[in-house]
Amino acid sequence: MARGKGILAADESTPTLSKRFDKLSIVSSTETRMSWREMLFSSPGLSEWISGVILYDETIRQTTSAGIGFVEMLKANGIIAGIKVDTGAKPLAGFFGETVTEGLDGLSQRVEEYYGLGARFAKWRAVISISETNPTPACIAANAHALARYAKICQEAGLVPIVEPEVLMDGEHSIEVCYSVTEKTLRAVFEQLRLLEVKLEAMVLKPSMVLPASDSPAQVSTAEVAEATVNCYLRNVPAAVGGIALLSGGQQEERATAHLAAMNKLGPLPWPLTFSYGRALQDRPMRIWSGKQENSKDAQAALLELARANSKASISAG
Ligand code: 5MM
Repeated sequence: MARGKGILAADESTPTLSKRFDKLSIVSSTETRMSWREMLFSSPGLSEWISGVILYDETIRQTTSAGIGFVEMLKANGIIAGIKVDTGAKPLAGFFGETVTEGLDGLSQRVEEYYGLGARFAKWRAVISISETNPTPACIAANAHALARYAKICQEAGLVPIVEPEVLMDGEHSIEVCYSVTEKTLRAVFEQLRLLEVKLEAMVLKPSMVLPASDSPAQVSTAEVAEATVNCYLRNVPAAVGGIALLSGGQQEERATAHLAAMNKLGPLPWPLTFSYGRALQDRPMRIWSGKQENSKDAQAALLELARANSKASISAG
């Protein structure tokens, strides 16, 4: 949450990263996934804009082509390593089309191991989708409870938990519907965080923005998204929370940056409001890289440009 810095979410599970590689005809293997991430993390000067990188289990155990572990390499570059500890969103029994994120079994042991491997923060993503009938109160409650259990376990092990309740942009719903679902979700999450006595100062919230769905006929301006999102957080996120690092959720990268800047212009806000983007930082570099070593410099330049723009957006003032 250092001023002007954000987080790079490079914690795609192997199936997700393979899907992204597939679209660009990049072969997905242990080696290509390692090369991709080595190229990103070794971008010269990245730590000027990025303070933390979220890793996936495979990456935290890998070494770079120079034989250095990724955590050590990031540390040498002034970046803190984090780790995704959930094991994915799985169908919620009895509730068609909804999921609950799993991974609590054995989590205490796993986080202890990750701490030993050098991770200093963690991430768990809950997924809430919107349709005519969803989300149900059951889905919100089950995910909120799991997020709070995870956060408490992390804090006990000395890791800062990133609590990520993502309301998906898929569908045709309006910004008003997104607002109402995001509000219900945040209320449930903070109720559970309080119940489990999670220290709010020692956690980071990673929420989705309040937006119309990607296929909604009622698209709105950047200012309207910023106002709805900031209002929703002001009403539902306690001021004690250490910081908010937004996800991009599949928005076009310029939109994600413009929204972040417009939100900060509505400040001063009670918490630092920055970014923890995955696709909005990596899509363009991945297209440029395309699995070819000779494109690395250009791909790194694209990452640095996006990171710098979002850093600027995280400190813009009205
Ligand atoms: C990087 O992608 C993460 C999801 O990976 P899996 O679905 O494979 O578990 C995801 O949690 C990501 O950290 C956030 O959604 C932020 O990424 P976007 O692309 O939404 O900014």
